[in-house]
Amino acid sequence: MDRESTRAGGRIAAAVSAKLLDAAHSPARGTRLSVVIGRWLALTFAVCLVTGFYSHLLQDPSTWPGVTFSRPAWLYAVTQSVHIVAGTVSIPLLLGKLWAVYPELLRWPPVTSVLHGLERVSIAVLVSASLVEVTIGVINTFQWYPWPFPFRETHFALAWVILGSLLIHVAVKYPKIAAHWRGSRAASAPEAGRARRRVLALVGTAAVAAFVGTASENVPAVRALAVFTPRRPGRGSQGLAVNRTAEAAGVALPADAADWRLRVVVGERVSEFSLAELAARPQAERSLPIACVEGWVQDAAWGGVPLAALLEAAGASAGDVVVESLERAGNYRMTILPERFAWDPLTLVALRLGGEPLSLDHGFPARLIAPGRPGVLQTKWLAELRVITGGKA
Ligand code: HEM
Ligand SMILES: Nc1nc2c(c(=O)[nH]1)N[C@H]1C(S)=C(S)[C@@H](COP(=O)(O)O)O[C@H]1N2
Ligand SMILES: [Mo]
Repeated sequence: MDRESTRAGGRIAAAVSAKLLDAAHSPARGTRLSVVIGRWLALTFAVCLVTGFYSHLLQDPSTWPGVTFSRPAWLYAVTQSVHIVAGTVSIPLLLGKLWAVYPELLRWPPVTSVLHGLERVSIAVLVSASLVEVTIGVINTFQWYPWPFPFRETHFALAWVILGSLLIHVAVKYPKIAAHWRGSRAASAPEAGRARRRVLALVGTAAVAAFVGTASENVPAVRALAVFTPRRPGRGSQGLAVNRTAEAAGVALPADAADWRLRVVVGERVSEFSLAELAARPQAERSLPIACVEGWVQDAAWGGVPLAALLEAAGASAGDVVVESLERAGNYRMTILPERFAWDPLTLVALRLGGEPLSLDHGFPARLIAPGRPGVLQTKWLAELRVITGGKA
């Protein structure tokens, strides 16, 4: 292409860009709208990042064992419910923010300097990572995995990408944000102000609807409003929601429950406990929540043997515990219970739920129930507990 036609091409692109910008024009748009929605979005994203990283540390206790807590017992129920609510509220905010700034995509020339180019790349990364993050998050709460990559690892990696590109974005825009906060913004025409308030009211209403439609899931009196969540705590075997049934997990009732043994391995020493032996030991009753990673929470009355007492009977006095299920395959057939959780006096090898023996779907013959843990790590259908050194053993 010669120079003349390049210039002609540039002029055409600029003219098309001007037309498109004209068509996309709205008096509501401007720094003010972007900053106001951006501020709400920064808040919900920050909440998602903090609560999400906490969930990750619980699931990956080897990374940073000191910062996960078994008390208060409802801690994870709160952090993860807040995660799902803040994540869902982010969706209308994100859409509002994109509406506020998308004409920038139509501007010609697209890049005016190296710095400007870098800024645009960081925004492209932020926007695409955010859209994928919230989309897979929501789809995951419906326990639907239509993609070929693992949800948790992808969601976690994207959280870092979001954090990095968000920091760059805020740093680059800092002068505009600070000017807005100092109140030195240009006075806008009354018409523009009205238009902006209409958009903010719409985005705000959608955000409140997203909040109510998810947060109400865990408030029994208003549960009917939880239109955006897939499950209902309270509906399921023994009045407690079931995430994965015994059938789905491929666990069949032991041919004879009398043949079942819970193995407790401490070093070379292996102890075995039958259901009758466990039931004959001193029992404890605990009210502890199932706090599913997908955001539903339900308190339940568990009865069984305190884990610490059982470990002591098997010869242990400290250490992390590997917990294995009768389930043959699946991500949750095994979990590591860090020392702080294993030796918490609230932690049970539960045999009963609401005074009745556990149903098969809730983990018969025995399941783990510990305070402050994601539901997904509350292993059902126990087969073996293995104390590993990692503690003071
Ligand atoms: C900016 C938005 C978000 C960020 C930064 C974020 C971040 C995170 C992080 C870091 C984790 C821990 C992952 C791990 O254990 O490795 C997590 C877990 C999770 N997030 Fe998000 N998240 C966001 C939005 C959402 C949304 C919108 C939903 C759904 C409504 C969602 C649902 C979940 C679920 C269900 C888990 C638990 C995954 C599991 O353990 O199986 N997230 N999130
Ligand atoms: N062995 C095993 N235990 C498991 C699961 C599983 O798939 N396999 N699912 C977990 C999940 S995701 C949750 S939320 C809780 C739910 O317990 P509940 O079905 O008794 O309500 O059990 C957990 N325990
Ligand atoms: Mo779960």
